[in-house]
Amino acid sequence: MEKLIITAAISGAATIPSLSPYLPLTPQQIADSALEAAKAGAAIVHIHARRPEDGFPSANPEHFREILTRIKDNSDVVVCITTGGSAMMTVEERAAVVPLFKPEMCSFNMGSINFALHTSLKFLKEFKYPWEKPYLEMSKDFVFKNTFKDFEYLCEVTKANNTKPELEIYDVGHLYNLDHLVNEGLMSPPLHLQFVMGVLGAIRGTPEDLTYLVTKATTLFGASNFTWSVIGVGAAEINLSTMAIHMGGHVRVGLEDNIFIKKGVLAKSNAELVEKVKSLAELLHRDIATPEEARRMLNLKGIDNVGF
Ligand code: KMH
Ligand code: ZN
Repeated sequence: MEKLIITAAISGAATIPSLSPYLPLTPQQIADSALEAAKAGAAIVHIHARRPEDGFPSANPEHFREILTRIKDNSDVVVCITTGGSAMMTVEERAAVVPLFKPEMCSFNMGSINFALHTSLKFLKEFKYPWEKPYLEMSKDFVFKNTFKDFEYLCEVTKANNTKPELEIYDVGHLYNLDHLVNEGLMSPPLHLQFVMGVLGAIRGTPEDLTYLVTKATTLFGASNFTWSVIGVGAAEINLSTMAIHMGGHVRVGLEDNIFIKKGVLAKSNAELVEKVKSLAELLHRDIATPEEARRMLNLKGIDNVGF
């Protein structure tokens, strides 16, 4: 079996600061947390930026620049920048980081979904920042828009910058969207699929759903034309990670998608979540890929070709 690529998603846009005091918010905290995760065994770090003053999801290139340069000055970890951004941003705003920083990888969301976060409201009595409560409330009526027009735009931008997409698949129909892009010649294998399971509005994190996604992707693209990884959002994180390690897939963990290290106990860092996956991999006799090995496995352009 190939070595296991662990991706650490450091801060995201869906987790709000009041949910965990351990969520990194400032560019320095985000970069340092990414560096710790890399030290713990993550080959890839998935990066969003936030406003340093209040943790609101940010599209400001200067916030990204600070994070990216700090990471690159201290590590050879692969950096994957989000183009998912947050609810408030247009696709052009979300994708601007790609031509600007020419990363080795960027996220590429493969379909529109309801992306509901309002269920977190019942766990929270107090909020650290005024934007958090309305942000969760409005998600009840929010569609995360990723249309075919958006795909075409992102295909152009990723191709022009030789940036490999982390193809975020939230549901089975997203595989068919991707198949259409491949058939139209807009996207070419080898593909790297990231199954995102457990968002309220999309597929759940059950074993049969993961098995089905892998089977369907194999039918559509052929086993040698794609690699895959899984994100279990929330409680599904460790269970789905275990399945992926066993099935030959790869794993993404991190405070972006799950704040708990075990039931009812907050993870103190992204590194702690990476360590947990590493110990599962050891138990299941699967070696961990270094950033250089991940670059070879995913055909990435290399750290010398990024724009930061
Ligand atoms: N946090 C994931 C559920 C992106 O950055 O483009 C989705 C995500 C999207 O990672
Ligand atoms: Zn993300």
